[in-house]
Amino acid sequence: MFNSLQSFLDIWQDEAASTQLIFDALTDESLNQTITPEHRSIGRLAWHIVTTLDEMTGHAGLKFDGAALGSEVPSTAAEISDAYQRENEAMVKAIREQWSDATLFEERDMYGEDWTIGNVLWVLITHQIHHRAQITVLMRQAGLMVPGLYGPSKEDWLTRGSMPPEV
Ligand code: NI
Repeated sequence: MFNSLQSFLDIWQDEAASTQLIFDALTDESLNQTITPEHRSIGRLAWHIVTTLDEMTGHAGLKFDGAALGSEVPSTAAEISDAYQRENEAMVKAIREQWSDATLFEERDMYGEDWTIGNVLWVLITHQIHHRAQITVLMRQAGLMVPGLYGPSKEDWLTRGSMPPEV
């Protein structure tokens, strides 16, 4: 858990950069990729990540202009990537202006439970990682290159002319 706003922002900066890297690797055609028709497509998962920035922090009282929850999934990857960049910048600015280290320990009613703001920010990170990982699996099904995030992806190894270690 975070005991300073800066400790969250340091981790978030890297996580947001990774998400941006994934969104920038998407193509318009790939947005329709699903495991089965009953599951969310890449486009819907990506847009869910974008709209959650406003939805989750908004529940906790943060105010900034974001993509409206439930708004239609854009038809191009560029729109999703641009929206994420815009909304993320607005959210980080609002967090710096409206919240402080002390705010992290304040509780808010979140989905019927009492969460500290520190926990809200933690879940914001884990929720994004969860859905971003779902997207990377779908990207391979769509024939896209998956960029390495926490280390080289298989594609990164192959591009360098070597094989990933067997682990
Ligand atoms: Ni979700």
